[in-house]
Amino acid sequence: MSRLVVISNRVQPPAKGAGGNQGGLAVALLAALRANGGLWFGWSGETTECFTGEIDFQRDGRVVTATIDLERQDVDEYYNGFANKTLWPLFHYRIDLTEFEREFDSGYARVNRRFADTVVPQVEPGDLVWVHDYHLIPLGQELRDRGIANRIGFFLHIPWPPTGLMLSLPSHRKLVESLFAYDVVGFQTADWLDSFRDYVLTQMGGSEGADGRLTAGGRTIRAIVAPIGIETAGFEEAATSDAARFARERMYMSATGRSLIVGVDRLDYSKGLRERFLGYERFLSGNPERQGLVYMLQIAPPSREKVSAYQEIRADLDELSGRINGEYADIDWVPIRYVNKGYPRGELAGIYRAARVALVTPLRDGMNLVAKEYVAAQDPADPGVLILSRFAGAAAQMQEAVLVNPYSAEEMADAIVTALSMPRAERIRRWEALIDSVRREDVHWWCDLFLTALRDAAVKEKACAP
Ligand code: ADQ
Repeated sequence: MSRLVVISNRVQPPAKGAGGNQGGLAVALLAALRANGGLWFGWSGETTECFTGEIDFQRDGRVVTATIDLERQDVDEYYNGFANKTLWPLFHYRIDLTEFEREFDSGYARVNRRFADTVVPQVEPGDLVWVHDYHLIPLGQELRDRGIANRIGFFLHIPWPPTGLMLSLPSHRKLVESLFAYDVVGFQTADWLDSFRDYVLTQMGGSEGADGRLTAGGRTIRAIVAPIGIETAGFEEAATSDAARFARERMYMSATGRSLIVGVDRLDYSKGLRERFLGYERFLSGNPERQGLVYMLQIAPPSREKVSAYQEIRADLDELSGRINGEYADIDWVPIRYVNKGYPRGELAGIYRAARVALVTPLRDGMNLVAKEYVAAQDPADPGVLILSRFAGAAAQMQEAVLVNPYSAEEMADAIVTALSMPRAERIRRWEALIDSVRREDVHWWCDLFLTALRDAAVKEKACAP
């Protein structure tokens, strides 16, 4: 079996001992790395005065993690700049928030070159190389330019935007051309792949062959759909752990018989938190008889705090939750509990299990793992109801959820009423269909699907010696 080299912006070191608090992606990648032996390379999250390219290696059995520090300017231009002020908003259809700066472009290119320069000596012939996400789109081309002839795959965790939006990126052509250095390019859903294909066919004079093959500029890649899953077995187990039971009891005690509606998201404008609060407010105003019988818990740990759009959304949500609570709260009831911190996996699973309803209503999302975690955490005999945005990639696999348009406060309010009044038999029927796909298409299935496509790719004559 080939050794695996994973390259992503950040690296998750193997957990110390049992019961680590890793996300599903880390669990799956580490499992694949352990199975074949491998290296996981990325940024340490630390900054240094001057870039040295010095690698910090950590070995854990057959897995080696390797991290480098970046200069402050790199972090500003590559991470906070091109990745999170340009690509993230644009790829989530938020052109109003997208910033175009030439320094961001050059910082992004520089860090991708730095990644390539540092990792190339670590890559051995026969290794499978798997690059992750929008931070590193040009990395495959940089590796080819340095003579790497291995099979290289790329997986995009976020949506691919429609061609009309993509064209607003000044460097769109160069960015997309660089994807043709890979052997396999993976997307979360058929919708994102369709948008990518449309760009290739209409803007690059490309052509389409069998089995997802796309050719442009004399180079061929295989573009596939590989929806990411969660570590379902581990999450189901976490939902019945002591930590989960304890969290659930805390929730029940503080709920005093009220139904809990939960939301769990990174504090990000793509997650539709403002629209969710407004939908909930519409539910409260339209259903006075239900006021006092439900409450919403929104957990939203801050992220990317150096980017001003994230500071603004935080201030906006503080204000909005305060206004709704000010308007509807009573002496013994607060309609929204809004918490800005993260919770360990066991506690989170307990909170999901205590919730009668989950609101997972992003305005746009590559996949959304919270929807799958909520389903995995439910009590099979008395499951809660998932309200899911039609614009989350997860909706393609989770049609038995109550699907909503998150831009419509009325539709959201109606969906909350539907969920709260849903008979147990229907809740069980929907949940059984949902858990079936969450179990079948878990994160290990996703990993295998991608790596099988990559292994099957014919070795291409792409490498050009430096
Ligand atoms: P994210 O945008 O980060 O990921 P998501 O898929 O929702 O979004 O995953 C968030 C993860 O963070 C979940 O595992 C969740 O449990 C965890 N989390 C959120 N709030 C938490 C809290 N308060 N405490 C503890 N954990 C918390 C990107 C894309 C997604 C895609 C993933 C994976 O934007 O669309 O699903 O990558 O490909």
